[in-house]
Amino acid sequence: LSVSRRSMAPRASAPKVLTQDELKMMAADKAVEYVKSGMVLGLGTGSTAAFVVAKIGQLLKEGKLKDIVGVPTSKRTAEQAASLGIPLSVLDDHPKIDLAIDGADEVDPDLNLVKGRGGALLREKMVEAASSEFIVVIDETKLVEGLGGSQLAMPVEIVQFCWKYNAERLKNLPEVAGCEAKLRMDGDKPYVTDNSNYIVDLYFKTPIKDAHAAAKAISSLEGVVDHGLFLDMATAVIIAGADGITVKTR
Ligand code: ABF
Repeated sequence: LSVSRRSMAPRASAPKVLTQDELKMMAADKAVEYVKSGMVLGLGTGSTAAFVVAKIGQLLKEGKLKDIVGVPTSKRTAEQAASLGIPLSVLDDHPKIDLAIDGADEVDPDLNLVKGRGGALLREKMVEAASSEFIVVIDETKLVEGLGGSQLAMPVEIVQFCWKYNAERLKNLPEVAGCEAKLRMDGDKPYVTDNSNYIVDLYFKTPIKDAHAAAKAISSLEGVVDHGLFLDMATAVIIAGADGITVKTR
């Protein structure tokens, strides 16, 4: 049996396919490059944001970052950050945030977002609106052509009082015509947010035609606390994909 030199050469190994978690971590690490000592930071919620918080904790421990104050967007994030020794505050004491970093559920080509599938939309929106810079960290599966396009939930936080009435009113808004509205559940009980409210998730068969009009209409309903449309808020989006990192800025 003759073996040619060519076939003896080591075979080029197949490119490693990164897992979604590895992509999220890559995006998180890139975002943390923008964090500087002395900053007041908005700390996001969700699995990608958790990588950001972990990295910040690590850099603080190593003495590579100093004098950071974190403003968490959920009880979950507050617990994680506290366990890593990140000093924490609230908007009452730190109303101006230098940089917020958080994940998202959908990102459209204009850097508008759907957020809140993790249930923390209200505190996320308050903290991120108070931030001079808001960096979104995602893996490429979150990119959509139009918001609502993933056909997954677009959350609306509502007061518990007469939630059925408000779920009906949401569904019937012409600006979100054709969507389904479902109360978010946690086992056999309604899911309750950190702010003691319920969430009604809206599901779209096709992307929302005019997200700004939808946001306005949803917000106009009495009993709606906030919604997962984060429009004109992100200053940059860091996308991790098979080809590496892409940074898009507004
Ligand atoms: C937060 O976490 C939410 O606004 C969003 O719902 C979710 C994204 O989660 P993950 O990073 O786990 O995909 O950013």
